[in-house]
Amino acid sequence: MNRTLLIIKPDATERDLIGHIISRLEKARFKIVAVKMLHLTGQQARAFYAVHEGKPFLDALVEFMTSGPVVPMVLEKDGAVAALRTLVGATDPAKAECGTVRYEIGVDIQKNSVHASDSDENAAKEIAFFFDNVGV
Ligand code: 3AN
Repeated sequence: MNRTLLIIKPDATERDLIGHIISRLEKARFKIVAVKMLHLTGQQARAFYAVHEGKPFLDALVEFMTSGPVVPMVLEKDGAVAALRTLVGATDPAKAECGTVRYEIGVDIQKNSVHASDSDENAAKEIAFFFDNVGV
């Protein structure tokens, strides 16, 4: 079993889509091993997206990610990272494949409803960012 991190973003919590997203994850046989709800500070959001430092969209991204509550969760499944990226779909909902979460509920490239770790290495870092004592 492998683990990955998913975050339900503010555009989805605002539209009351937490249950819908969790239902999609459970139907795809992801096991939720940790979950919580919090409101990120600007400092936390900037630290989480440190890899995007210098990108033109970073300030807007931090503003968006601090605009409402988020729901990070640790998910478990065989090949969790790749399986979740497939279920979530492309960054831009307009380019996401039919049937993916972002195709279904994403608004635009920023308000794309969910974040999913893109590698085992980043999954480990992102899980540790949000959860103490939850390993990969
Ligand atoms: P993904 O979330 O699909 O891994 P990343 O890591 O490239 O995509 O981008 C992180 C977040 O930054 C995206 N989820 C999106 O909210 C935002 N983002 C990425 N590219 C752009 C862009 N060109 N314009 C605005 N926001 C962007």
